[in-house]
Amino acid sequence: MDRTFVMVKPDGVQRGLVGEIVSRLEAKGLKLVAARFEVLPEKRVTEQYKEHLTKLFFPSLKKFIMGGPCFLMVWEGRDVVPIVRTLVGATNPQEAAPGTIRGDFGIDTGRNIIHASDSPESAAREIALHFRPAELSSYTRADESVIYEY
Ligand code: D4T
Repeated sequence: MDRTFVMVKPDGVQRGLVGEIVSRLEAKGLKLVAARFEVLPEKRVTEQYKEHLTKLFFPSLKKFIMGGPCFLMVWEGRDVVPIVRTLVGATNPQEAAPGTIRGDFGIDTGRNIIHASDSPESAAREIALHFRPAELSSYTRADESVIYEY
């Protein structure tokens, strides 16, 4: 099974969207295998967003992400990386389709509620950045046999 890293950003936490987001991913049939609530330290924010270090928006992004607690999660499922990206929607919530998390709850790119890994390689890197292997649980969801055809 594949895994992906998902993070409710401080705006999503402050707006009380953690439960809604967890519910949507659970209802899809994905499996929550790790979670932590914390204010991210600067080092991990810089590492998380290292491809954006030179961008003009990076300083405000860093300040925003470190401005309050985030809810960090690892989700598991077949093809979970593209599935979660689809549920999350476009980076700019104004362009995100209705029914997606950003499409339903967001307006501004700088306040787009949630992060999800954009490739299996990013997922592996981000999971290892934020979680120790011992924090990842392995278990079978009781309804797995009716979620997957094979
Ligand atoms: P994340 O990484 O948060 O899941 O977002 P995306 O994968 O959908 O989008 P991204 O990497 O291009 O952007 C990372 C992060 O930076 C913020 N951002 C982005 C911003 O504040 N202003 C901007 O102009 C852009 C492009 C939002 C998401």
